[in-house]
Amino acid sequence: MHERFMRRALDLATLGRGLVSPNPMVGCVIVHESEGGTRIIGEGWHQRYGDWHAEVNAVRSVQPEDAYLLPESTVYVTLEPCSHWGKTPPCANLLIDKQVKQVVCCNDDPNPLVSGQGFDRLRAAGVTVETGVLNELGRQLNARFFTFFEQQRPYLILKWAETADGFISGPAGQSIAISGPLAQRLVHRWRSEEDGIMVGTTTARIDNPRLNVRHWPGRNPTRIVIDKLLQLPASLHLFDNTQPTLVYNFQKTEISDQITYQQLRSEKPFLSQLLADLHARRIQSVFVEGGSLLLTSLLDAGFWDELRVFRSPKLVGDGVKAPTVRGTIQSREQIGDDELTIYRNNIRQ
Ligand code: AOF
Ligand code: ZN
Repeated sequence: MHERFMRRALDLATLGRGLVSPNPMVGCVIVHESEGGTRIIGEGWHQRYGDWHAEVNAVRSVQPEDAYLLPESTVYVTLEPCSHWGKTPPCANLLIDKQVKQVVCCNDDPNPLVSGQGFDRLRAAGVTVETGVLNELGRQLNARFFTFFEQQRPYLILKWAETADGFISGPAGQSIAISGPLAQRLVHRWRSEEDGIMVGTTTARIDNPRLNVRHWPGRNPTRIVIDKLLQLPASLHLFDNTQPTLVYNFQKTEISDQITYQQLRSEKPFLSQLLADLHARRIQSVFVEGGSLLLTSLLDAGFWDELRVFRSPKLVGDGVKAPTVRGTIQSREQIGDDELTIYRNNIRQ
């Protein structure tokens, strides 16, 4: 019974996809059980960043003639009700005011503003609390949010396209078209889904990418580039001031229009500092588009959550070798002429 209603709450949560970030997607179902039968009397979800939380929308959806049933009802909510005064008052207080009987949750809230305090408050007020129902599904749904708080770094998606003989660029690093037009469209969609998009120095110089969203409707992510000695030419598309751009380097911290130069210390591990800085800037997810040095460094350090690899039927014969894939296969499908495989990092799961 619990799982059935939690599935419905998770479904409702997904309606907030793309609209609530950096908040989690949250859904809520209010169920009244009696000898006469079981009935959903309210439903809601977090619809937009800064707006009401799922519980508020669910309570408000209860018809006036059903309001008297709330004290005998169970609230299914995919995340621990919040205990803090944020953009809205605490949801735990609302549920206590409405005197609901029981609260069943999918996940505990990792946000230190809440983390356990929502449950404590409910229990102290005499509400029965149960958590962990369909826990894994909820963690997958909000993987970016959980990774951000638990690992203190953004969720990292690494992407590359390789030839059938295992290369990601031609001889001497020369840039070549590997995946087809359908794959390219999908990559633009993926770009629109993350807070940040990152490349290393060589890719920035040789490919001169724009790293914006052109072949799909959606918002542009913040561009992130590594340029330790600030040697990349100002003429690159990355520096055209059309989009917020972060440049990690050893030389200076400075803001110039849309470009933010952030100095890191040369004596400390570079990637750890970079990820900590992105965390401080509240960037919850980063899509990494190359090149091979950056991808391999992230993989070797364990700083990755998903790999998305296109394999094209083309052959190039010689060039820069693709990184070695790892993790477990989550899915495999054909995108035009290319085969797309998505791998997950199973170390922490
Ligand atoms: C809930 N129900 O539907 C959501 C919750 O900035 P605020 O005030 O909207 O608070 C955001 C935090 O509240 C977010 O980081 C997470 O901890 C929690 N989100 N909590 O009870 C909801 N979206
Ligand atoms: Zn809340």
